[in-house]
Amino acid sequence: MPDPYDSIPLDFTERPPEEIRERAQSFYEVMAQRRSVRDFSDRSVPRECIAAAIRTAGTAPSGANRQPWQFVAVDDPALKREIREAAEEEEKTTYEERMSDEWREALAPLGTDWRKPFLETAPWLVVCFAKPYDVDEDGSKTTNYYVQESVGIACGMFITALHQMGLATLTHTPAPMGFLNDLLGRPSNERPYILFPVGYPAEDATVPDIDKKSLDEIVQWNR
Ligand code: IYR
Repeated sequence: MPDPYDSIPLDFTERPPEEIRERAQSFYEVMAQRRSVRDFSDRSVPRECIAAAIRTAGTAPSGANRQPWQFVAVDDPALKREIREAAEEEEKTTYEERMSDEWREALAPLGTDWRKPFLETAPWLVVCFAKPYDVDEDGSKTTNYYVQESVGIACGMFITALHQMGLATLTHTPAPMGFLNDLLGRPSNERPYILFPVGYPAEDATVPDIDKKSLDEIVQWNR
């Protein structure tokens, strides 16, 4: 059995209730403005901004603190092109052959198709891999816990970090995503989870006129 961790005092910022209310409202307003962007500008974004968003994602809670994620950030144009070509090849088969009619109908209002120009236009592609198990130097495997939940939370925090710093992204999930292990040289215990193009929106970017459910539709208080 490993020794228990040392206990240290919690570093917590105590705020008066009125300040909590104001911060709650203003952060909601910031986040409500976030949109998934599919039309990117090719303007460059400093590596430090990507690093900061990944560092923020890395603060996420995770099962047994295993931090079962690996991020790969790509700005090499040749590699972005390879990723685009491989993603489009998979997506073309998915859209034309693998999707059920029901799925195709669900996507129709969004107007997405197999073409993914943003994979080359956006200055950065960030791929998050989920690790169902870790492999140590001698090749032995350690199971991770709540991997989907942990990595989902980390990706949510990544998106939040990008949005609040003033950058746009898209949660892109070309299916299947195994080609990302090959192109990025990642081992088989890492499963591609989400591919995020990151950058500035194109000047003429448009987004679908969709609504979010109201609070009443998504919450029940008590029984
Ligand atoms: N992965 C495909 C299809 C797709 C699926 C869902 I569900 C979306 O909300 C959007 C797209 C693609 O990226 O086009």
